[in-house]
This record gives sequence, structure tokens and C-alpha cells, in this order.
Amino acid sequence: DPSDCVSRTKQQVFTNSHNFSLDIRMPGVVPTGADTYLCTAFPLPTSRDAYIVDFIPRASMDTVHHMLLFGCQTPVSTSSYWDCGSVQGTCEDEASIMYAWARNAPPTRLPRDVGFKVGRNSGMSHLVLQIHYGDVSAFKDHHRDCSGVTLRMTSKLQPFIAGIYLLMSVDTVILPGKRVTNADMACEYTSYPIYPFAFRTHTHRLGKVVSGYRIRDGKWNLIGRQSPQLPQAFYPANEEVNVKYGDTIAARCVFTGEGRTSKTYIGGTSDDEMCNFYIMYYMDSKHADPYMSCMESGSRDLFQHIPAEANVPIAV
Ligand code: IYT
Ligand code: CU
Ligand code: CU
Repeated sequence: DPSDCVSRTKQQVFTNSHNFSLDIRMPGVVPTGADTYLCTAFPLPTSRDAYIVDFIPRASMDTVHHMLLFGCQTPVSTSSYWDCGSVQGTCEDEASIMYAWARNAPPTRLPRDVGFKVGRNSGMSHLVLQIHYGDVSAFKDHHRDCSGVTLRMTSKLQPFIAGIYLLMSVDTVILPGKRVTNADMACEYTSYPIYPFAFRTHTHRLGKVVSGYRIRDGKWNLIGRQSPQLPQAFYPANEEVNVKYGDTIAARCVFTGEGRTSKTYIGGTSDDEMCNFYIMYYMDSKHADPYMSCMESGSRDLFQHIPAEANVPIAV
């Protein structure tokens, strides 16, 4: 809806001295082909710390397939928007995902008293919005799209900081025709307690199911399990499972090589694969450690004890 389009000079609206909202929107774009990925970047107010406490999606259901919001220091472009399919990407430095919206999936809300810390000394001076436009037939009339997300923000210190723990495989190879290949990842956790509340899985077309666990005293507890062929949003995590110093965080992606005629490697194109399990957590803001990752492959010894459910494909 073009009347949804907001001026980029009026993106920040104060509701009182602490609370404001930021509109992160595409600047009126017309995607030309199916499966176009467009990105747009926004500087964050850096004069003081601020917290994102809620996300309000503003997406046209007939064109937007999914939206991702990243935080980073240096977006790859300074244009008002750019094509960020597999070639150009989002950020020069490491980006961290903060929000995902996908058609037909419920949107993520942050729990009460939880915020993503941004601005000032958070090492995150920009936000990058990535939108995947799927079906572009709705653009035959050449209207402009301003989809995006409204952030509810506050400068008040939040008791808990939101963060992301990313497990990713870097070395999986899927042999052509082989029915099952597992990508196993595991790392010891050596920081202050985290409380997972949402999780997201990501693979390309060969992924069947992705499951994440906490291992404590040899016992495996599920954080979340999902088919990566369903909308890749953040889904609610099993809230009974927290993670503390000395635990192990582990995840498995199950792939099939059926239908392929050559080896499939980890990579950026849709013919490559990825194996990601994202945990969105909160932790006491005193010990805030908002971005952590695990790129180690799990040992065969450890993974012989993974619950059987991790090998059961989810029907889509
Ligand atoms: C090689 C790989 O698995 N790339 C993933 C994970 C990843 C995400 C971020 C790696 C880095 C990041 O800064 I954020 I380095 C990957 O690209 N995943 C995609 C998006 O880029 C987020 C996804 O949809 O999960
Ligand atoms: Cu999409
Ligand atoms: Cu990918």
C-alpha cells in the first residue's frame, strides 16, 4: 500500500522522553524479477545506548516472501537500496540477525523487560533490512513498495539483553544420491546463563530437519526442532531449557543428496547448502554478551546419544 510509504526524513518518532519508534522501510522500490533480494541500510542513533523492545512488521503479503533485519557496523552500500542477492550481501563486517519475518509464520515478540542493545558502544551503528520479493506479478501496475518493520525503542536500561547464538556448519559435503547426510555441530558453553526463547533454522533445498539441544550431565534437552522448508522465521523455543557455564550446545541438520548429480558444499548460492541453528536468548544485562557462535563439528562420540527425533524428517 503506497499510503504506507513514509518519508525517510521522518523515520524517528518520539512518544515520550525515553520511548520512540523507528521506521525501517524500503524507499519505494519496484522489484523487477521473481526472487529479488533488496537491502536498505539505516544509521542508528549513537549518542546514547538504546534498546529495541518490539518489532512491528509492515509487509505486503502479496509480494514479500520474507524479511530479515541485521545489525552491523558497515553496510556494503551507501545507496538508498541495493540488490543483495548472493552477490553483494548485507554488511562488510559480520552481520548479526535480529529479526525475521516470513509469510505464513507468526511474528516474534520479545519477552517483557528484554531488549536488543544498539547504538553508542554496542558495536552496532547500522541496521540493514533485507527483503526477499517472491512473486512480483503484483508490481505490474508499477506501484512502489515500502515494506519493512517498525521498531519500538527505548533509551531506558533494560533488565535483560536479547542476543543470538548461531551454530553453523562450515565443512559439510553432501554426496549426490546419498539418502542421508548429517551436519553435526557442538560447542561447550562458557559464559553467563542464557535463556533461549526463540529459534530459527536455515538450510537451502536439501535440508529436511534441524534440531538444537542443550547437553547437561550427558542429558540432551531440546531447544527447538523445525523443518527448514517451512517459513524460516523465529519460532518459540522450549522455555524450560536454559544454558549455563559447562553445558554443551549442539545441533544437527539432516540433508538428503537425492536428486543431485554432483557434490553439494556449504556456500552462498541456492545450489549450495547451509546448516544454521539460531538461538534467540535473553541474559542479565549485567553480563550482556549479545552475539555468540559455534562453528565446531560435533564428535561422533557425542552424537551417538542424540535423541532419535533429530533424524525424523518433518512433513511439509
Ligand atoms: C555459511 C553460512 O552458513 N552462512 C549463514 C550463517 C551466517 C549468518 C550471518 C553467517 C554469517 C553471518 O553474519 I547473520 I558470517 C547465512 O548466511 N545464513 C542466512 C543469512 O545470511 C542470515 C540465513 O538466512 O540464515
Ligand atoms: Cu524468502
Ligand atoms: Cu543460506
